[in-house]
Amino acid sequence: MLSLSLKTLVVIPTFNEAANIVALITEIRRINPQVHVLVVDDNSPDGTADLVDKLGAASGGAINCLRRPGKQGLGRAYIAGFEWGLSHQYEALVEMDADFSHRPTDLTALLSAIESHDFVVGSRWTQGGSTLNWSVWRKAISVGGSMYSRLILGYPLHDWTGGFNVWRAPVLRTIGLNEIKSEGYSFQIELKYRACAAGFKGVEVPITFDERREGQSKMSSRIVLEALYRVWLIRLRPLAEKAG
Ligand SMILES: Nc1nc2c(ncn2[C@@H]2O[C@H](COP(=O)(O)OP(=O)(O)O)[C@@H](O)[C@H]2O)c(=O)[nH]1
Ligand SMILES: [Mg+2]
Repeated sequence: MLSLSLKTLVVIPTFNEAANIVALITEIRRINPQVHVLVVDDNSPDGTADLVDKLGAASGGAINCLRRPGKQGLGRAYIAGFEWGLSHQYEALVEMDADFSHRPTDLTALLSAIESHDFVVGSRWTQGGSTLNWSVWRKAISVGGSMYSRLILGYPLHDWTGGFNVWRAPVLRTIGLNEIKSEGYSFQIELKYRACAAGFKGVEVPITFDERREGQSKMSSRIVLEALYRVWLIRLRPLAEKAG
C-alpha cells in the first residue's frame, strides 16, 4: 500500500451516476484506504447523492456529498468541491470521473507522483498512456485538441483535456479558481494553463482511459467546440502572479 504524506481528497462530480458511484468509491478506498472522497452532485434525479450519504454515514467522515441545487456543469461542480476541500485542510485534491473511465488502480501512480510535484496530469497521450476501444476519429479529435492547446498555450503537456489530475492545495489557492469561466474540456485546459503560467511544476503520468461502465455521457459536441475558441480566451486573459 502506498503511504501518503499528504491529506488527500478525491473530488468526483456527478450527474446521474447512481449505477457507478458506490462501486467506484468502494474500489478507490479499497486500494488507497487513506484517501477521502467528496462527491459533488447536481441534484441528480436518480438519487446519486442519497447513495453517497448512506455510504458516508458509516465512513467516519471519510466520504461526503456536497449537494448542489441543479445541473450547473462540471467546472462549477469542481470549483465548489475544491473550495470545500481547501476549507477542510486537504493538502492534495484529485479530480476523477464517476463512470470508471478513470481507473482506481491508476490513482496510486498519480498519488505517488504528487509527493514530489505541485500537480500531476493523468495522461492518455504520454508514453505508456492509452484509451480502450476508441475509434481513430475519437483519438484524432482528442490528440488534435491537445496539440492545438499546447501550440497556443505554450506549455509542453500532451493531455490538456483529461480530467484525472491531482493538485496540491497551494496551486488551487493561487490560480484564481473564482475567475475560471470555462466548462467541460476547457475547464481542464484552463486549470492546467493557470498552474503552468503561475510557475508550478507538474508531471504527466500515463493512464488508461476506460469506457464508461454504466449510464450516459453528459458531454456534447458543443463542449468540444467551446474548447476550441476558449483556448484563445484562456491564453489572452491576464493572470494573477504566483504569490511568494
Ligand atoms: N456535478 C456535475 N457533474 C457532472 C456534470 N456533467 C458531467 N458531470 C460528471 O462529470 C464526469 C464526466 O462526465 P461524462 O459524462 O462521463 O463525460 P465524458 O467522459 O467526456 O463523456 C462524470 O462523473 C459526470 O457524472 C454536471 O453538470 N454537474
Ligand atoms: Mg465519462
